[in-house]
Amino acid sequence: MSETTSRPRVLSGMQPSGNSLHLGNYLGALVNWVKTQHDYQTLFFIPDMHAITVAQDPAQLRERTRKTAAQYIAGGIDVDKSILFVQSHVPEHAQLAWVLNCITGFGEASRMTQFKDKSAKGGAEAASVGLFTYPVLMAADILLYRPQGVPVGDDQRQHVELARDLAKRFNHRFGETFTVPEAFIQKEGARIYDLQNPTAKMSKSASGPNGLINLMDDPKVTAKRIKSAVTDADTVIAHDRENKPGVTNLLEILSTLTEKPIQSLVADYEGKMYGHLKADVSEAVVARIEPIRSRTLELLDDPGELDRLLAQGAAKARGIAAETLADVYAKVGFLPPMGTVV
Ligand code: ATP
Ligand code: LTN
Repeated sequence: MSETTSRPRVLSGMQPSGNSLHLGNYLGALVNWVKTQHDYQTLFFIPDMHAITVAQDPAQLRERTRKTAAQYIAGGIDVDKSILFVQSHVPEHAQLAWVLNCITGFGEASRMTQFKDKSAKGGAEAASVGLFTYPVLMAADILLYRPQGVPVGDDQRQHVELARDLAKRFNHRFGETFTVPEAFIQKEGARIYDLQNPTAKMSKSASGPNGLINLMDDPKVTAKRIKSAVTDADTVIAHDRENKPGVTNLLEILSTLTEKPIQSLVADYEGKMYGHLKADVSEAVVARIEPIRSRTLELLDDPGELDRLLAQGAAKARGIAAETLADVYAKVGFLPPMGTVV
């Protein structure tokens, strides 16, 4: 076994639902993924099949899939260390999802809070069956690769829990097949809030663009948004989530980027104005994201090369996925097609 394959495995993905990742996606997810590359065998993918659980414009989806992949790489995912791929390039995800659908209870799927939230937004009648079985496809994404860990935000904990239940259920019914994965939940400190509404998390689906810091925005736009970030009528720079959510968010962003403890930042800013803090946050943010933006643009300039890297990743992923799926198909009793060596 090679050195990399003997390491424990982790897998994660982020939907290609926008033209740019925001600072929350970057600091809350991508930075952690990049770190796991040292100690784990890592798989990162773009769940385009999950994206179509709500209506998508086809040309835009294709573009966003490439853009997301480019931002993963520019943000530090190393295609020589990690397997980077697009979900729809590995048909085993859909194939395993079907089998898992057949061992998932209707009531069990109905209890998934993300489905309840998302379907409530557009009316339950309008929600697709794909949206309903979204967590089962996610379980397939995970279980195919038998990872020990799945680094995700707290909102995905229930989905990883379902993947664990399905793994145990399958193993119990058909014999030991899947690894039961752990959710690696990111710390609360890694949560970034909306600049305009600092009690809500920064999110692509936020009410307006001014609360967002996007990796792909022009640095001038980013600087302007930070300058206009909502603070409070007070003038003291203190870490107090309850009473000073805006200032607290800015301090947390700065602390994460500079790796300086919050308390030492607070001491540095004693007697200074919000404008000083904002200028420093702006400088630190732009210094960090600008190289990611230019590298992403470079990668997007050569879509052929990007597609080649993704094809390479998909081939590696299939090497693992096909083995698991063959095991599953044999266990559930599917007749192998003639000529298949079992
Ligand atoms: P949407 O608005 O469509 O729900 P989103 O911007 O909230 O999207 P997701 O696609 O749900 O982002 O999440 C991708 C990853 O980024 C997840 O691991 C999630 O935990 C992380 N993430 C998203 N928003 C933040 C945030 N504000 N702070 C920290 N991490 C975040
Ligand atoms: N639902 C996740 C994206 C996702 C995922 C996965 C994450 C799809 N399949 C498998 C981890 C493992 C999200 O919206 N962040």
